[in-house]
Amino acid sequence: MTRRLFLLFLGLILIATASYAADPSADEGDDGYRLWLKYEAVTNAAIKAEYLKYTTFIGNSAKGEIGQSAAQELQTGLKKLLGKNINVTSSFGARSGAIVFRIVTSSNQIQQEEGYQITLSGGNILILARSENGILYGVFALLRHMQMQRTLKNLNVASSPKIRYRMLNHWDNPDGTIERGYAGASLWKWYELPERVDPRYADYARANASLGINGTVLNNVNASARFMSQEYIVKVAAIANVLRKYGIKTYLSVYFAAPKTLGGLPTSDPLDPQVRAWWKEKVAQIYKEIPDFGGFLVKANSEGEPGPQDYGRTHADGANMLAEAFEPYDGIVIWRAFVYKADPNADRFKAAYEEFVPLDGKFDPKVIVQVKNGPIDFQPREPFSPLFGNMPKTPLGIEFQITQEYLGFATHAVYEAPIFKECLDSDTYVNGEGSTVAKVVDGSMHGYARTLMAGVANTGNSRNWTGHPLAQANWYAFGRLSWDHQLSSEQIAQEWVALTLTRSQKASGHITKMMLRSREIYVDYNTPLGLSRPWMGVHFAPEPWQNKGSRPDWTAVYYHRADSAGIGFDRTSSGSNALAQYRPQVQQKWIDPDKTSLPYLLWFHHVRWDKNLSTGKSLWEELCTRFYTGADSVLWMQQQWDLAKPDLDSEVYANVAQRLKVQRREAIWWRDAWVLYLQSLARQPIPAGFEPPKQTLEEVKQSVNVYLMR
Ligand code: BDP
Repeated sequence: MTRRLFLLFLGLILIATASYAADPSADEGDDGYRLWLKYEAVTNAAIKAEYLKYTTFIGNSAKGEIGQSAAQELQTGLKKLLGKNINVTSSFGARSGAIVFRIVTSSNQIQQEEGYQITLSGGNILILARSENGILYGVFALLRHMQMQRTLKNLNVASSPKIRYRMLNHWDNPDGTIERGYAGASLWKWYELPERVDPRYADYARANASLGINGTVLNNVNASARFMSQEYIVKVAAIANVLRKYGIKTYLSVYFAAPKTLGGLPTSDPLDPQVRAWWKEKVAQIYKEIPDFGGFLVKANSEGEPGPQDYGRTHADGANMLAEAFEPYDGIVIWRAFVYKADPNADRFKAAYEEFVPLDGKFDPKVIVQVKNGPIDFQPREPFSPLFGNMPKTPLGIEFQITQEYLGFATHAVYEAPIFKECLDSDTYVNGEGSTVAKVVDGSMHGYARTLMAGVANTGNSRNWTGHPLAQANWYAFGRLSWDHQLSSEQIAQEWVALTLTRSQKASGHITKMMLRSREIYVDYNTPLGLSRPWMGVHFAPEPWQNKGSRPDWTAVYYHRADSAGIGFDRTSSGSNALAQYRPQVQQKWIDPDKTSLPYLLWFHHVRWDKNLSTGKSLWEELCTRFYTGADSVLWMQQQWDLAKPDLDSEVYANVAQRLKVQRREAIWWRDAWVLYLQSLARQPIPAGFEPPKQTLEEVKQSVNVYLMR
């Protein structure tokens, strides 16, 4: 090697190592595990100086387990945010520069047991609350504030939850699989428990507590009786011991026929004295291991699950029997209203109302009836469930689905806060105008203290918890809304982006814009104008042609009712008359196809292909326009994501960018399947300006069939 070449070579090595050494941590990649609790170092110098005034120590007089967790979280958070070790002490005297936890017996500012107030006083930051749970939530709120680099000047925030039971429902099975889970296997390792307690359980609890979630149902609503055995109760107790430290109570889904299958009784009839005694003893056995056990969640007489109707009894009989077993304890019974029968002439839309409204006022006060947001099943868009406007004598909880069963699994980016908000803001008119679903659910409409919001979890053991990195935002949004349903979708998205992805305003602008439009885009290429698709199969691939199923309401054609004349489900008096289940003011909004807003049109009307819509297009043209612009808007989402790239971690950027490519491909798949299938009925040309699908209907069907093969 010549001297010149050698020097050049040496120079190259130096440059390479120098640029590496400049920032050894650069681009290590963010695997998403830390969620929104990253606590990345504060970069704004002025703000950092403000924060550093309060780091002499944490004064913690909340000595219980939850108070300890709060202190520990604050210590961890501040260390990472400010790079400083901060001591915890219980006797902080009259010093300043501390963050002080103080339990107060009464306060005008703190309306609820779990609420908190953060304020400045005597050179200290005070976190005030009526319970240790409130302190913990105050700590997470302060850390959120700091992560977002907000000033402490004039800091004075008070916040109380609007809902008492803020819960995740896990549809996790004892074998580690998750029903409708798209982010790996279950977090719960039943075969290792109770001896081995996975450290991840604590991180799960921290993430939930940071949002205010205070309950979790560990197992699938299609429940195994196993969870009622002593073997499994002690396993559950080991998880409960971890969750408790973060103010989270543990609940179980129960198999209604357990007295028979596990207990060996001849019946599970809820009015049978032996059955009642069995449940009482079972509940007592659970409380022995889990003294703060939350209660039961029950799916009964639904989709083949056993229930009280097997014995000629009602849902109320079943629920009240279980409530009786909880009488000596704090626990509750959450009874699901997701029911429908296999009647070829029935409208599944109407089923829950028909079974539950006659039982209004018949449930024990310890029972909360949990109602899915819509009457059918977690569709990309549904009108609100008519139960919310018709059961004033029963506390109704609401169930949302966070996991994306009908929203493209883990490859489509769909930000769900607008779905949740749309339902909560709907007016039921139960007590006249302004009787929103939110007011029914938060108890203010009918005066209930036992109030509940549940979300079907989207977590699994994927390193980043939710598979799609952007799906973390849905867990986040659910939790934040369960605490305060008045937060806006935009505010929640901005918060989540700042905590999780980037502090850059510019990048956040692109990402939040994309998140906020993502649901409408999905609806456009998937189920526009009020179509729905809860048919059987994998809930993933488009199959609008599917007309064979073990029951009529497990086919696609049952829902869209497309024929040569038009498309849509007539739910007015000339059809199933499901509309009559709503209050008259709601009926008025949807009764006339000319006045029904387009997003709900085909939910309530069978509309002719050539009918002119308010957009100036015929129904056929409007449908095509939606399918095409929806699929094309995924390109726009890709652009927004790319514009944010300079301010994103490279691993997260690539992960999402690749998933968006899948989404684009699948959006076209959905578009083509619908357009070609509907065209075979409507017999109309693809409107000018849109390129006809490159594939034939037969070819799309073939590609879908691949996904249905065993
Ligand atoms: C449907 C799901 C099914 C659930 C059911 C339920 O496809 O897996 O068991 O809801 O909520 O959406 O019970």
